[in-house]
Amino acid sequence: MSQKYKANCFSRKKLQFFLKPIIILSVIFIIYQLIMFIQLTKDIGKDLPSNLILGTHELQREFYTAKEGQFTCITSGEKIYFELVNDNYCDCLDGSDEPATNACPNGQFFCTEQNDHYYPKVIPSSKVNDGICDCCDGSDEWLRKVLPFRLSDDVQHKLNRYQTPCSYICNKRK
Ligand SMILES: [Ca+2]
Ligand SMILES: [Ca+2]
Repeated sequence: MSQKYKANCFSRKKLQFFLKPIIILSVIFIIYQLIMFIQLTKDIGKDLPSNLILGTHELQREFYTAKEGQFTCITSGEKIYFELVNDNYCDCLDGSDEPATNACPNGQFFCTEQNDHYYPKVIPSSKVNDGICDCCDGSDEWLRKVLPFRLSDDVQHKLNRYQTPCSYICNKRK
């Protein structure tokens, strides 16, 4: 067996040794992403009264009823299938088809509790399900996603920023 052949075999084995874990990790990552996506689409609107579309203001709710199976984007005016509302993909230029998700970069989320004096009533949709409680009723964290790192309760209290799981703190002074 030539020296060159041996060297070739060795480098091939070495390559396989490094490639195998990368391929396995990639497959695991893709499966994990798929599971998270399915979970996300399943959980949208869970536990909500059927007349309430999460993230909408009460004055906007009339827009969120299907008219001939369609939804009209509130300010940009495109017509899309009603099934595309809150499907976690941004279809409207104005972001109005995704009131409950963070899919649209220009979207807004209206907290369910609108009578609080100290906390925001509307937040940018980028803060939906980011693991930080922005609405006093925790309605922006409906996925109840827990971040891998967690500050102690004392630190959260000092910073006046709370991580999921959110408590109901409406009308409690900051
Ligand atoms: Ca959509
Ligand atoms: Ca949040």
